[in-house]
Amino acid sequence: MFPTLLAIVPLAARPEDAPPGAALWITLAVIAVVIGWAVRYALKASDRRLDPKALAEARRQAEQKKLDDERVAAAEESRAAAEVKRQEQEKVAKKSEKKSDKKPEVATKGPPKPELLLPSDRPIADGLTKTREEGFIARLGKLFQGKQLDAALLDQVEEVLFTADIGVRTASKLLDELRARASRKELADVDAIWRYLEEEAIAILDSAPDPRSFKRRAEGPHVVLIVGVNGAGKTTSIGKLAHRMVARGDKVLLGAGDTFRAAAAEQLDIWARRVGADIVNGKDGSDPSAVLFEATTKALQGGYDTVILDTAGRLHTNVALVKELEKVKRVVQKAMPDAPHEIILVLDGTNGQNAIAQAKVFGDSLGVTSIALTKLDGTAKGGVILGIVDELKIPISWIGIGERMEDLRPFDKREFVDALFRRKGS
Ligand SMILES: Nc1nc2c(ncn2[C@@H]2O[C@H](COP(=O)(O)OP(=O)(O)O)[C@@H](O)[C@H]2O)c(=O)[nH]1
Ligand SMILES: [Mg+2]
Repeated sequence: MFPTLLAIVPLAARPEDAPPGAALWITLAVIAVVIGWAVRYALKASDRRLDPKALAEARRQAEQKKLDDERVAAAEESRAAAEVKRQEQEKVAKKSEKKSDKKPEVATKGPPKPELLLPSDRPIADGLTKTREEGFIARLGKLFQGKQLDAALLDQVEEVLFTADIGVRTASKLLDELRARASRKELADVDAIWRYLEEEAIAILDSAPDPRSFKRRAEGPHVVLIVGVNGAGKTTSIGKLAHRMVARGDKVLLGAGDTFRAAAAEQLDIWARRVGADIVNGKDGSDPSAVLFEATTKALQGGYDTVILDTAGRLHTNVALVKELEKVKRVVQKAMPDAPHEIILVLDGTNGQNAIAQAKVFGDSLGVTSIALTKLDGTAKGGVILGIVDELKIPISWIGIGERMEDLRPFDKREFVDALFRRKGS
């Protein structure tokens, strides 16, 4: 090709010197060169087309490019969406910042509390009528009528206090202080004794910590273990408590840990259905710890707010019962290390001083956090509350003042003392 071009250059510069017919030859040469190029190009192209490896590679590259393009587009799309979301969040945050600048109470307000379905119309004083009218307070009231404060009266007060259900320790403490005040002439009349006893009752109740019973936990279910001897009122109290917690909006799970009596699990099952709680029931005679372990595990996995675990109340001795309950506690802790968050000892108020003895047995070894005192409606021995708190410093969380669903009430110190010391006509 080159010699042809070299020949063309001088001829193109001086065409008059070209030999005759040169133009024709040159034209033919150029055409030949062009055709040569075209043929070579066509052959190369057909080579490429026919090579299957090259074809597959080309296809693979095209495919890859398409995928890459798609990926880039998707990434770009999600980045753009994230950016829009971030901007929106920023706007909302700025708005709420502005709002909380203006009205801080909006930020501190929690979710609305669900209404309690229970009609709490019955005053606690109604459930304490027997204690007030027949118990030691009533006897003191009668004693003081029309009497002067003298040594003889103090002896009579001593007799009433020592035979009351407040326990010997608490009675002697009250009496010692009364005598000391009398000798210092600090008690003007019998009304001063009355006022002193009322103040002292409040002070005794204040000496125990706040029971903080059934406080909600944001981190997970609140697990409550219920203990006490047979017939104290555990299962019925669990039913009543569950109803209260369902009414406040909790998702409630019950654990039927009294597996020694077939009727006990059935009784709890009826309560669960009645109040709208779920229940974990073991087979008759199965290990109570295993049932309550299962209940605690289910509570954790099922997003429950409150778990109430029932337990058996009778073994051959109370010591054996406490041992069994200690095992229950340990096994529950295997499912949830910080559980149980509360251990409530249920005591039968009609037992009087015997209730104090039971509280000692359970309280010492189990780490009871509070006491539910039941059946106060049927007894004059309500003063036992003072003895329990004074001797054991375990707070009272709930009191039972009847058999109706709403008759298990949160214990209010003031309300209790007011109800106890209210005198006829006052
Ligand atoms: N009058 C009255 N009876 C109650 C009260 N609490 C429980 N009871 C009754 O005491 C009995 C024994 O209760 P239960 O829950 O089965 O005791 P548990 O063996 O400790 O589970 C049942 O007949 C209850 O209705 C209460 O506050 N007042
Ligand atoms: Mg029971």
